[in-house]
Amino acid sequence: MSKPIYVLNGPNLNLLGTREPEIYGKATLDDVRALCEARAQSLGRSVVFRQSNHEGQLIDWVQEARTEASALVINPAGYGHTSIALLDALKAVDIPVVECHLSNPAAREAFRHHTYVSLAAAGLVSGFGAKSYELAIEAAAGLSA
Ligand code: CA2
Repeated sequence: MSKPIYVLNGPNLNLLGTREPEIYGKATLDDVRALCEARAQSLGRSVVFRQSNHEGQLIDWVQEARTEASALVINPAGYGHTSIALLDALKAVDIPVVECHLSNPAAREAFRHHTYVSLAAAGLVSGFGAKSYELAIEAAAGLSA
């Protein structure tokens, strides 16, 4: 049995489904969790799904994933654009990292065009709402055993 795919979510994603549905969709984070679990199960895999508003907590989970996960899907939210510390943690993992965004940051404000996380990611899925997560799980499963 493979180790789980860790799905980590950054700041403010706990508010998903409550505001800005035109950008982020109507699904709540619990809906996204259910989609990830179902997609992983269909691929014979499992997920550990977590969200934190705290940079250090996310870094602790990335470090945990080094030994406990087969692959890592991360929506770093705002920290993707700012956090060198998160990038450093991601660069220290040997498992595949897939970056995931609900919206398409490249089509939004200029400050969203760059993410540090991309420097440590095998690839990026963005712009498909909750479906981005399903595609990211698929990619992560395909890159890991
Ligand atoms: O599109 C994404 O998934 C983002 O990672 C979401 C981040 C944003 O800073 C990135 O540029 C792109 C924002 C997450 C905040 O999510 C909210 C959802 C609903 C209501 C309020 C915030």
